[in-house]
Amino acid sequence: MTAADLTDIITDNITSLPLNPPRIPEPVGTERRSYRTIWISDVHLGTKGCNAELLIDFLDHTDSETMYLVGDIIDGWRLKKKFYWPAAHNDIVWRILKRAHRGTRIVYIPGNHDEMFRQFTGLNFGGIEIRRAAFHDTADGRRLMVLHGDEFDAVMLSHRWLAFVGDHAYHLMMKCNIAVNTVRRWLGKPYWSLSKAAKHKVKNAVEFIGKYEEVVARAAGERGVDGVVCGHIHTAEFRMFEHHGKPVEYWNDGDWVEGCNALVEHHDGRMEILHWPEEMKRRERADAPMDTPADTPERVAA
Ligand SMILES: [Mn+2]
Repeated sequence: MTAADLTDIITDNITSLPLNPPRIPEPVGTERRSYRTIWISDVHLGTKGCNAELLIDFLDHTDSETMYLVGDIIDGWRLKKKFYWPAAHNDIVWRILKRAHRGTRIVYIPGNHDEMFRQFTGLNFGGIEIRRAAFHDTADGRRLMVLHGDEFDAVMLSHRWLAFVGDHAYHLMMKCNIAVNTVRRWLGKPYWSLSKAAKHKVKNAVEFIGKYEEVVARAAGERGVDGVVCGHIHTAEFRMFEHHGKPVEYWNDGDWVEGCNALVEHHDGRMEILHWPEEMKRRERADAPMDTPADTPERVAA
């Protein structure tokens, strides 16, 4: 069987896939922000840590010509241990397939948690291109390398112990994160990332992140591109590096377990990291009736 045969089989099955209609229906007529490109990664579908409702809200309020899924979209490691697939996770897959159907170019770069899809590298199915890495040309002519980023873990062997200790500590922290946010929801407070706050306090974590960003940017510099977009470490960030006197941009699109971030390219090539809980807060404030007795700046000024 050739790769082309396999593509046909998968494509046939995807189009006839009895994927349930979304439990949370796609809103009709909502205003969507239009971007040239959207990058998201580290969604970890199949785990309790995934903030599916926030991602659904993001998908329902944005649109783009191209969308990159930069790895760890589905968490195969966790699913193998324990099957967990709530309706909201189905809703996300449904929305992504729908986007492809509506004409968005979707490029899926599997990460380490969804490495089972790496065997399909080079194939397209359901309108989704599966690639090991990609090059993206921005509207203003910069060339960016796009990859998940776990390929640099080996380079950072000295930090392996952190990854090991990290896995247990990480899941414990994620459980606390869920508990904290359940309480916050009861109190009507917006989403807040416990681990994000903790990471900025732990010296080793800060050093690890800094080193990772440097290693990835150097690799991009060696490839002669203007920058790199990656995910993997669940820390959205933009940094400028230099490689032999030439600037190299480092962009990390964050994750949907802790920060709930996306990276977007505007139609003029300008790039921006979106922190979606904040965008939702801003939208709710804008939608609120004018007579809300709130301590808005105007009120305070008056
Ligand atoms: Mn990863």
